Amino acid sequence: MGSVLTPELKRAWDEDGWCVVEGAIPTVEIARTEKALSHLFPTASEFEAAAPDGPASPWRTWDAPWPEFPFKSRSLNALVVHDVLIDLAERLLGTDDLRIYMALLTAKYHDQSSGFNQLLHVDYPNQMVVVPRRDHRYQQLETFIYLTDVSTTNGATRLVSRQLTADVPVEQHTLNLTDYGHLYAEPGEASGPAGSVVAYRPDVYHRSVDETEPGSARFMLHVAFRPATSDVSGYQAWPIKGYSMEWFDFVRQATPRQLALFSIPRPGDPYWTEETIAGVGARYQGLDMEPWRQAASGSRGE
Ligand SMILES: O=C(O)CCC(=O)C(=O)O
Repeated sequence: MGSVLTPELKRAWDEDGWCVVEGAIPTVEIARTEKALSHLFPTASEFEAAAPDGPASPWRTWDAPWPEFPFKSRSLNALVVHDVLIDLAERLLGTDDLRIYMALLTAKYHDQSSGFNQLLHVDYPNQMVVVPRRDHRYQQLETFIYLTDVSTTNGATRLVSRQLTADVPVEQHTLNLTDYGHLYAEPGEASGPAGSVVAYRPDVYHRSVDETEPGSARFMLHVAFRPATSDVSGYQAWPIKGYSMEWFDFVRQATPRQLALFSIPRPGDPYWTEETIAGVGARYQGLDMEPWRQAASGSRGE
């Protein structure tokens, strides 16, 4: 993991509050999601060809009902809990006890307006019940995993170093052009090939830009992490997914490390008793309960 988070990227995260880990996830794993994406979204050419009120119409706005994890596609689910991503989150947040509080997919097309997201903003109004801290405590990590190549003309998010916004009052979650025009002038740009991961802190101002390249589309996964000990942030809830086949399919093939991100206690946690191990095994038939069983028998000294 040390190899994807270079000292320069760690410095950018610490000082600017954001960085792009280029090519963090192998392209072969990104390519496996192509078919699933074609079931979830119109392709760029289908979008261009569709009538304004046709089947592509839900995606004409950035405020569309975006598909949420867990997905039908195991290839998409695998990216949400990819070891590279978890390692990155552990390094940037300084703990291995993490939760995922958001995982969804978005699509951006030429001719789709970015709406209010074109204004520089931070995300806390709908992801936290308080405001972000600016020191290194109580951090959370927002990421974009690029499923397509992203460049200046096809929607690279613009982000401003937190060093330039230290004086902005924290309640100013959206920055108007009159008072903050200078911050729009030279924002950083999160370009990167498919497989890149953009990482940013909750106090980093950023904005969407419209795609100017005709016939282009940008697909990305948004995955956000918080330390297990801090629940001031949130967005999706996982128990509500409990009836869905997608959730069953995900849980049954996931590892304890991956499941802990969704609050399924790790092996050795006091939640686990003979009864709960048997019950969870019965609920998710096919999930290998051996790691939980072994940890429990170890703690009983068997
Ligand atoms: O679409 C983008 O480039 C940025 C999206 C954004 O602003 C957000 O997720 O908060």
